[in-house]
Amino acid sequence: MSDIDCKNPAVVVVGMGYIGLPTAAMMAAAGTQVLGVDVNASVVDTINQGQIHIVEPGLEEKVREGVASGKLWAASTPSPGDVFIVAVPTPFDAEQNPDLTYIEQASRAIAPHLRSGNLVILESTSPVGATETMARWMADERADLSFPTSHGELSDIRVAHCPERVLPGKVMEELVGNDRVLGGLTPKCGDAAAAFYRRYVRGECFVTDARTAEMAKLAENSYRDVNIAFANELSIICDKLGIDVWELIRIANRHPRVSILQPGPGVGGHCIAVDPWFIVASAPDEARLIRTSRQVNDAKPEWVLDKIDAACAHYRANAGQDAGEPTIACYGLTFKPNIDDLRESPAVEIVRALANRHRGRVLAIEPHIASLPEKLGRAELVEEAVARQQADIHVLLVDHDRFERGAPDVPAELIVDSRGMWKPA
Ligand code: SAJ
Repeated sequence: MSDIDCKNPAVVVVGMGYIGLPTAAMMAAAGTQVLGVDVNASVVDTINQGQIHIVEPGLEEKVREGVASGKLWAASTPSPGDVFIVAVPTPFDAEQNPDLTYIEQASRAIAPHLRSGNLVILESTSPVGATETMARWMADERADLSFPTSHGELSDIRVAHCPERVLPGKVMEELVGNDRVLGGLTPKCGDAAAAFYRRYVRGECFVTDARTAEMAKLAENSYRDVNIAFANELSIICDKLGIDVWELIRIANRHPRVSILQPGPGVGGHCIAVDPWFIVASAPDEARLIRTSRQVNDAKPEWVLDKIDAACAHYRANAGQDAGEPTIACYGLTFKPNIDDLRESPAVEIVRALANRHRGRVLAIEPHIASLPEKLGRAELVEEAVARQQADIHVLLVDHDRFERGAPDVPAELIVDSRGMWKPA
């Protein structure tokens, strides 16, 4: 890698997380000079060694090849380039309002390096209006350049929102295969972004305005949240009525216009459990269904804990006086199957609550991690075979492919299967 390359990346990606790093690696694989920027020095070092700090199928190979070929490198600050992509987190605060601090920091960090003709793209999932706000933050820093917020189509800098839509676990495939939505602050901004993404993407590129693109992303994730809430509510109703919800859904889905999703222990991850709140924050009086769905999904872990309490009560009633407190095994900690990501995971929330309040042993089985996060306190990370042998109560929280399919050999009252994996097909 030469010094000249390092000073003149064609693309600068700010934020080397679950979206930014795969995007940078994909673009480098297509032959583009890409600088990846991250405030975390250890992430920068890891990437520059051709390694990765997250788990995503196919990513490590692309990063290794990109770094070895000199097309991809990382640094803690941006350099001048042609296109800047912002892919930083957009969490919410304690009142469930979007927190744009990372976008603000990224835009102010990019601003000193901007040159006339540059395109800046916001990929982070954002509340409606965030792209415009981002342009204003950059304009604050660069009075010598014009931005679309003040100069429309005549601006020196083009700014667009291109929400990421990739599914964790399939990111490398979906980055290239999925359709993209390009929302320009002006039509020319949208066209410039579309021309840029068409170099990399096999899916179609749809140009719209920035606010529609912002809302499209939020609507997609809220649509899924509402549908999962329906499945979760059904599971609670069916449990009360003594109906097997998994069989019910299988049968109902044979209707040509019905496609019910799967119930689970709650909705996790950094997207679906977060993004609907951005709509609620923008239209609190109108977003009634969206808010209720969030509440239904957020309440599901507590319902699972109630089921575990009932299993404990059954155990105590039947195990005899000297038996002591039951050992509870929880299968799966990640926010969905076959990944290593624990962020916003309902399974983690459930195990944490058990570790705090259950007096017996709490075993956690999670083949995708090497050690338990500190917040899980006295829970013990064990192999599945150990849990099956030692636990009195078995709680299925994540249906990983690596788990055995058959239910543990204990009475049904001692099993809490939140995913329907241990039910006969
Ligand atoms: N879940 C269920 N039942 C289901 C489907 C999912 O309980 O039938 C749960 C999962 O277990 C998980 C949560 O929902 O806890 C979210 O998982 P997911 O696979 O639905 O979605 P994510 O968060 O991995 O990715 C979503 C995707 N959005 C949509 O499918 C509309 C992805 O395309 C987005 O790019 C991503 O959010 C994002 O980054 O916004």
